[in-house]
Amino acid sequence: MSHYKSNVRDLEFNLFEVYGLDDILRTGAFGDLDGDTVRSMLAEAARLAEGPVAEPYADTDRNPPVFDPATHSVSLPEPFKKAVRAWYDAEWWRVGKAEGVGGVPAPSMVSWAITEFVLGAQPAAYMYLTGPMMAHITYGIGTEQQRRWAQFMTERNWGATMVLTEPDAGSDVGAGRTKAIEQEDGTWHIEGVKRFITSADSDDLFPNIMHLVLARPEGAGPGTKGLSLFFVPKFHFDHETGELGERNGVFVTNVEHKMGLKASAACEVTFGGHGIPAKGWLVGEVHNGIAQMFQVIEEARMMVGTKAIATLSTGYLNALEYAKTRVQGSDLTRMADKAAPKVTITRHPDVRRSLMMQKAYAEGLRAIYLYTAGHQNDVVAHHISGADADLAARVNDLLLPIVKGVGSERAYQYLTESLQTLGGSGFLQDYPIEQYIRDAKIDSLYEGTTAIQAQDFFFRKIARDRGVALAHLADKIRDTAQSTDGNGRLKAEKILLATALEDVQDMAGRFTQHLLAAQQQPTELYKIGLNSVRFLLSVGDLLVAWRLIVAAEIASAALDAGPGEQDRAFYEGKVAVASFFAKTVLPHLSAEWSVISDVDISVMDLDEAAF
Ligand code: ST9
Ligand code: FAD
Repeated sequence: MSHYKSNVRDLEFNLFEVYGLDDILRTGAFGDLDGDTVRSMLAEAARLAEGPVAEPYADTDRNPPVFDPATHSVSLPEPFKKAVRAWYDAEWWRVGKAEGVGGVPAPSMVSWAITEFVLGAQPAAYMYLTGPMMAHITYGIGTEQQRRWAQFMTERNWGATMVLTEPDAGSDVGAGRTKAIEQEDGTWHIEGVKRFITSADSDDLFPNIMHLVLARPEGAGPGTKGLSLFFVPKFHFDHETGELGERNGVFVTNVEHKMGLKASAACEVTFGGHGIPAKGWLVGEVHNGIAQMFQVIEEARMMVGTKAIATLSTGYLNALEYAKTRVQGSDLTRMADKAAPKVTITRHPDVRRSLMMQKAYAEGLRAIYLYTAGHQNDVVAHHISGADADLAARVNDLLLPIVKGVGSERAYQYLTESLQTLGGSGFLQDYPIEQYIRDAKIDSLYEGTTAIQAQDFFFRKIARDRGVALAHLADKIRDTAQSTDGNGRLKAEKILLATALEDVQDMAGRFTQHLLAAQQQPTELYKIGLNSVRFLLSVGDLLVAWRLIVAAEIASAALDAGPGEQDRAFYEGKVAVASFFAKTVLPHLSAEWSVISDVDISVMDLDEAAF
């Protein structure tokens, strides 16, 4: 039986009932794609993910990739490669990509919904299959000739990597020392060692790999702004036909032994250290490396958050299934009666609390990543929040650290609740949850740690944006809190939502005061730094509650219409989880505001020896 449990019903609920996908598609903005086609795509992709794609999940964990230093190559287990090919052959990668690289038009919401399946079933498979995404981005930022290379990437199934990190340049990408030396023919020689590079070799999955590398041209300035972006192919190729030629001088020189996500090889890569130059081509023929790389990073951050959320969802559904059959103890109200009938653990209040929290974050965060994706297409954004193109881009930017930072932190936190639901059995490799936890831990680390997400969120996405995107969301949240839809139902929840919104706005206001005060007194910035993750998570909770309450309003209306039995349970669950989350989580935001409002920075003066 598959470890992976998809939630097609919830995806359909979000896409069609909450975000109105049928109406969006009727505008014709996405060709002749219609709602029925999307429904069958979701069903088909979920089946594939639960079946052949999920199958070697545990096997690849126990038999991870093997590195051969003599040939600089990585061997992947055959069952895993079969799973990767199964997803590739189904051609889901075409959904939403540029038509110039073989894509078909679709809202970003739909492509991310489909991607959720593979990210939950076999996340490493998706990492290996990011070539088409790189092609899509290259098609946008490359020269005319490089757009042709982007086509080779999809036509010929090339793999891709993103290459930033070095031993002394992790979060601080601008500390990178890898050099780029210009050649007379206009190409560049790249020299240096990068580490932790995902998919830098991939057995025989792809005939070629396109490495996208940040390096510093000789004489360029310090920091990220001195970095340029280069294409460095594993094999040279004919630039007109795509035919492969000689090996380029880029070699994998180590593969890390990791806590989880073992199927995904994280490699040390050496450029120009083996007697052959590592030839690179400047992307777009412009020195604008960090901005160009951020187009890739934004996709990758969305992917990492969605991966975490997908894993939490399958963790929750596994825990739920177990809880429904595990009989242990009797009902709390009959604890004194030793002869009382035994019950399934779903009868125990603490198990219900835990399951509700898992459900709230899994479903609330799913609604958030779909709302974010909804702001990646102008026509969709206009439909779901009334944002114009400029505002839509700002909202997407604002929400990316929420999807990535909050998604990864809450997924890891609540996957431990999924494990706990199984008791001691959860600790065993007979169940997938211990692997989910190991495989999901990376999500709060790569693509910018949570601390980096939190700083990005406040300094760039709020302060530099002058609060425009945040104000737009605050207006929408206020509308929900003040709406009387649902005949006065969810009244208490909406009052809690309004208070939580005030708490979060107070937090943002206080941070802004510190930022202004820092112009006179730089240590004021510590007040932000000490609380930026707290703030990020608080906004995350506010947004989860908001999306759950919106869903509950829609579910309440559907309940009034007298749905069938299965739908009734689904809608009742939506109302219950919104209410539970609002009542048990939102009051904590007032306490978080209290911590933030009166921050003590003396810890910054403490001698290291005192730690
Ligand atoms: C990694 C990979 O971890 C993880 C797994 C990936 C699996 C996929 C592998 C295959 C990939 C193949 C690729 C295919 C496609 C991918 C598809 C994926 C689905 N938004 O604040 P400043 C820019 S990879 C936009 O001064 P510092 C902007 O241009 C490693 N742009 O920063 C800005 O200039 P300006 C990931 C942004 O102090 C400029 O940067 N590593 C944003 O110089 C400078 O900004 C990390 O993520 C933004 N949010 O540098 C590093 N922020 O201001 C984490 C900055 O003029 N560290 N820019 O507009 C950071 O993010 C740091 O904050 C820093 C700081 C490096 C930006
Ligand atoms: P550090 O930057 O040393 O951070 C250590 C700690 O200090 C963290 O808790 C961090 O939050 C904190 N910290 C650091 N700076 C600050 C600050 N300014 N403010 C507050 N706190 C701070 N990179 C690629 O380029 N390509 C890849 O494909 C890729 N894949 C990866 C796969 C795996 C399995 C792993 C483990 C990493 C991968 N990475 C990749 C690298 C990844 O992006 C980095 O590990 C990550 O950016 C963090 O850098 P670091 O590990 O050097 O940690």
